[in-house]
Amino acid sequence: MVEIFSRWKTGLSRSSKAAFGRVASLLGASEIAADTWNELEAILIQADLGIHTTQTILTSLQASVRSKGIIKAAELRPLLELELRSRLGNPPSIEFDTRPYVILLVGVNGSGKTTSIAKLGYKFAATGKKIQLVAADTFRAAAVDQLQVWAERLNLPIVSGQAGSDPGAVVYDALQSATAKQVDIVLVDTAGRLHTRFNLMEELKKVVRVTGKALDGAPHATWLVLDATTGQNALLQARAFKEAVNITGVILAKLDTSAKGGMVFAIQEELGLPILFAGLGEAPDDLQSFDPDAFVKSILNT
Ligand SMILES: Nc1nc2c(ncn2[C@@H]2O[C@H](COP(=O)(O)OP(=O)(O)O)[C@@H](O)[C@H]2O)c(=O)[nH]1
Ligand SMILES: [Mg+2]
Repeated sequence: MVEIFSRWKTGLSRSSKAAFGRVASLLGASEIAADTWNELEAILIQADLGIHTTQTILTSLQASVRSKGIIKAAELRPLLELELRSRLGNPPSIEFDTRPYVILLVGVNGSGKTTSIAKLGYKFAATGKKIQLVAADTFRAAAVDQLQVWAERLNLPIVSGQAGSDPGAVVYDALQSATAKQVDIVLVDTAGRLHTRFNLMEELKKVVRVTGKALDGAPHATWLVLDATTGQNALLQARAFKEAVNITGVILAKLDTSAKGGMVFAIQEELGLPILFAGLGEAPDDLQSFDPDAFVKSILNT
């Protein structure tokens, strides 16, 4: 447990810690005043929680302060920690209850899909699962190459499409072979797309349909990869993807870079999607199962 906590403490970006770190000086020795609430509001919004989520948190805190008759600002701090923690719930455990279990990763260009596929393959292979990577991002030759380099480095089997070929056909073939080879988990890398482009979203829907035709019940999971540094824009992307396909969870990449961390709360509050994994660096073992306790304690430095 100690090890996981320290991994979060060191892995989270300095900007997350700085954004929330201001809470400590705000909630010091003084008494709670109107200014305390205004400042707390500003801190949470600047930390990327978004206006709606921030308001919900403040309203709930104000109610507890009233009902408990709290006067000192310092006493607000544990309440805030509890409030933030309770917003995150507990991530569902992932059961690979069928074989092959097909996981599709979707998201805009540069969000971290290909890197996350490699990290997930590495993680699941370490638990003894037989993995198959699928490079179905056939729009860019470089994207296929990138996953191939990872596959080689991590010694994971991969099926790749030719650049320019139909991604649906690549997935179809890959699933046939995964079934024949009794693969446990298939990880499919898809082309990044602009959430604002209708035809690209339609193509993604087609990939999902073909996946279901190749294997009944597939994809068993569709995970949206969001770049934690893009703040509220990531929420807009998430809404568009959620409307197009059945997103079952989120991977929040790049929490180690300039992210301010508040996205974690906004995603769960405003989209109702669980965060399953977080990217805390670029190395294969830098994808951590999302740990709400470690996350809240790390940002508040408690
Ligand atoms: N620091 C850091 N960099 C990441 C993380 N995830 C992805 N990246 C980097 O972000 C860039 C884009 O990632 P990529 O997987 O190619 O995104 P894709 O276009 O969605 O497939 C690459 O330079 C990755 O190394 C992360 O969790 N932390
Ligand atoms: Mg990619």
